[in-house]
Amino acid sequence: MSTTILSKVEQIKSNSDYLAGKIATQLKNSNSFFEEDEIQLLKFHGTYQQFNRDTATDLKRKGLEKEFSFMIRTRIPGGVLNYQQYIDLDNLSSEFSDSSLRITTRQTFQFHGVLKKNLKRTISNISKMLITTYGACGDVVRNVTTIAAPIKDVIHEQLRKDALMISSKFIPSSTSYGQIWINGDKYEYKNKEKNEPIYGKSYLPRKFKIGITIPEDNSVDVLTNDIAIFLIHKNNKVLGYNIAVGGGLGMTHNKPETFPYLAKPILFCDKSNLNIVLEEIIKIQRDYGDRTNRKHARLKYLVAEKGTSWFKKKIEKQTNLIFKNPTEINNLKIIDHLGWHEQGDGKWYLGIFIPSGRIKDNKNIKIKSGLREIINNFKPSVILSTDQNIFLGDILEKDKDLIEKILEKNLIIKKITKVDRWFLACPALPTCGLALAEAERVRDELVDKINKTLLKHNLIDEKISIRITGCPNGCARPYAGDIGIVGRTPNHYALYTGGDFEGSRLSSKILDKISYQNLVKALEQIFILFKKQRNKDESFGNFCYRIGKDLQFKKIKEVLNDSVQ
Ligand code: SRM
Ligand code: SF4
Repeated sequence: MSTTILSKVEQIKSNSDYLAGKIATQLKNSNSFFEEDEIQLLKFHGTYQQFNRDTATDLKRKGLEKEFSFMIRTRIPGGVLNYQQYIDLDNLSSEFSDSSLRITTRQTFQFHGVLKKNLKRTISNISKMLITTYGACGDVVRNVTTIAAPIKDVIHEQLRKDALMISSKFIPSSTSYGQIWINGDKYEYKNKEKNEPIYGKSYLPRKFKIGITIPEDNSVDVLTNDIAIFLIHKNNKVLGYNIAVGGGLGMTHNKPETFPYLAKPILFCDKSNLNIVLEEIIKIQRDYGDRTNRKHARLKYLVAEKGTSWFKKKIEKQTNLIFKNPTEINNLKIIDHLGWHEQGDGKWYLGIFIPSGRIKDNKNIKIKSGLREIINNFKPSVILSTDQNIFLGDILEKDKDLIEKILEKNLIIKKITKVDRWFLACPALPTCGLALAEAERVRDELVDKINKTLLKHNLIDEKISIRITGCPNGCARPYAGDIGIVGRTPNHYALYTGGDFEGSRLSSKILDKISYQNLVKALEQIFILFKKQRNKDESFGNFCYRIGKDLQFKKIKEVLNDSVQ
């Protein structure tokens, strides 16, 4: 008889007394770090222990301790904040973090570089703003994403309501969070009041993501979520929801049993059944997801192995309801919301471009100060987007020029190329413990080089989405855009093309390994092919998909010979 050996994290979760572990005790000691079990549990509380990767090797050689610090991730459903929350978060970042606020690809904020001695103060201060970090990470439903543009119509308002409702319903309910971070001194390990009606004491087998949008605007890359919801509407009325399951991008190089996957449609449900359908899918993952191997534990593996009709039948059996098949959706679009737009009630919203989502001041460009001045003076609503940008809403017509002047004074970028506009980069080095190569830190240089190459070939106005990550986990969704550049080893990347701009098709690997120095040269060969052989109005991603990877590989090989694999 075979016995199931649970993964180490499973044991840590189930022995944690609903996420308490020894976090409270270890918070009080003088170490600059937590022990291994607590590091895992801290994720559920919204924080990751990290260390400065730039200095670690040198410090080790000298027999010194790494420079430990904490990344704190908030949970901001739909990315929606009020102006006061923004200002308070900005203050907190100046006081306790590396002073930047970083907009993530799931439209929330991260703080980097918080020291252990400031961790409790930072998290409890965040909770005073009526924002939480609970369930921002860990094996639970994480930040729920939707369209950021604050459009005031029935459909967009419904999307925001739904994102908030889903996030609230699936936030962990154990009282550990409140006891550790807010009333820590009163904490008792054996508190029996805690429970998790949906998750149970071992929570989910793996992280779980939900996104909701409309087919007319897939700016949230919804199909990369474990549950992808399309709100279906007609004449300003919600008809119901198309539910797709199993999106997820993480994979490991050279392990074909791990793969990126787009969510597959399973059913259509009406408004009154959305909650119950989501809950049943989560329970299926809770009960059937793989708890022995974390590399095989995402919902996508269950979907790939069991098939979509298994899911539908299971949900129907559990709910005692019969669901229609999903509505056919075959023409996804993405709307560019940056710049000024009328929001639907006479007021305006402004989408501001933030490279890599990093809100900070540097020598020339004062993004942090500029945003603060605008938000302080005009008190707009503030919304973070899944492409790492920021939106300010509820602006009066008369204030637009004044806001423009503040943007100009702080040199906040207004004119950008198409490549810059759609380029995403994950944080990678020096904070991310999993990074194999650089991403955010080479972003601007790479964009510059690619722009020059496109200009040379008269392609600068082409809309091409490029995403770079420091490793194959896919945090900037590299396999879902036109071009994916994926960290392979230090200074080397795998290159992916042939996905589509609209996020309905994944890309394929063209090169397994190319140096950073040769990357743009390789891309140039594909741009040359595109220029010569594209069909009329064919997009870059569709072109690469049509000609296939062999031709692209051959063309790159002609120029770069043995320096590519
Ligand atoms: Fe991610 C792990 C950053 C969105 C897939 N991700 C990490 C960690 C926490 C590294 C770690 O485990 O030690 C990174 C922290 C780096 C740092 O210094 O901040 C990290 N992920 C990010 C962010 C900040 C990237 C960004 O550029 O903004 C995004 C935070 C989102 C949020 O607010 O919740 C972020 N991560 C994503 C996405 C995109 C998405 O969700 O739309 C993905 C791909 C979709 C998916 O989930 O499959 C993603 N992150 C991963 C994975 C691979 C998961 C898998 O199934 O294999 C890992 C590694 C893991 O979980 O083992 C990971
Ligand atoms: Fe880190 Fe990899 Fe995610 Fe980039 S893609 S943040 S390197 S885990």
